[in-house]
Amino acid sequence: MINSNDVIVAFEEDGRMSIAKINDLIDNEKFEHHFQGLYDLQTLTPIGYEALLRTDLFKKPEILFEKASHTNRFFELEMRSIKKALQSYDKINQSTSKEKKILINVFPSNLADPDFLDQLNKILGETTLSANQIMIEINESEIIQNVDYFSAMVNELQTEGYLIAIDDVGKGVSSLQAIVELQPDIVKMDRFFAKHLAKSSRKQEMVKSIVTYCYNTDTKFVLEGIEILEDLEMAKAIGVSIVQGFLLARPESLEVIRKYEMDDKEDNYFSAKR
Ligand SMILES: [Ca+2]
Repeated sequence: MINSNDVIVAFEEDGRMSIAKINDLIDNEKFEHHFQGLYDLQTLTPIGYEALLRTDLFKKPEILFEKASHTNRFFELEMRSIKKALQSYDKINQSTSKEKKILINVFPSNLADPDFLDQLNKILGETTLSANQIMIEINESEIIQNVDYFSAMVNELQTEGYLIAIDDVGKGVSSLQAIVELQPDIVKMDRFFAKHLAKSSRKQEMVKSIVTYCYNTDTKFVLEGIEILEDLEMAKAIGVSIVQGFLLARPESLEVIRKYEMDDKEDNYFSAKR
C-alpha cells in the first residue's frame, strides 16, 4: 500500500532533484553517522560500533547510495563518509583508549577503486585509530563476478592490518562462496536468521552450521538483527558469541555513544533490568 508521504519522498528523490541534492550533500558534507554497538554475549558490552550514515536530505540512506552509485561522485562520497565516520569515532578512541572496533560499510565497486587503499591509509593516519580497529564490511553481491581481483584486494587490506567482514551472509546467493574464497575475518549473518530464531529449528540448524564453519576456520561470527530476548537466549545457546540488534542497542548519535563509553558503566539493557 502506498501512502501520500511515500509518493512525495519518491518524487523528491527522483531525477535531477536528487543530483542537486547529492552534490549539496557531498560539497557541504550534510551528513553524519550514527553508531550501533556489536555486543559480546559473555560480557554484554560492545566490542565495537557499526557506523551508519544519516542525512536530512534523504530519509533512507539506501536511496542516497542507490542514486549516488549512478553518478561520478560515488567514490568521493564513500571516502568522505569514511573520513567523517573515523574522525567522529576517533574522539571516543582518544578519550577512552579502549581500542574498540569501528565497522564501516564499503561498496565493492568503491573497494575496487585503485585509490581506495591509499586514501584509507591517509584518513587513518590522521586519527589515533589503528588498522586492526577498522572492520570493512562488504556485501558479496558484486564480488563474485570478479573474485580474483577482490581476493587480491582483500588480501592487501588484511596485510595492512585491516579486518574484513562479509555482510548480510545468507541473504545473497553467493555469500557462502564469498566466505570460502575471500577468507574474511568476520562473518555477519543476515537478520533473517535472527528473527524468530527461538521458534525455528531450521534457522537454528543453519546458524549452527555457519557458527561451526567460523569456529573451525578462526573467523569471528556476528548474528545481526536480534530484537527479542528469547531469540538472544537461543543465539547464545547455539554458540553465537557476538550479536547486533535493537534489543541491545539501536544506532545512536556520537554523543550518546561517547557518554556510554566515557561513563564506562554497564548501563545497558540487561543491567538496567537487574
Ligand atoms: Ca552492515
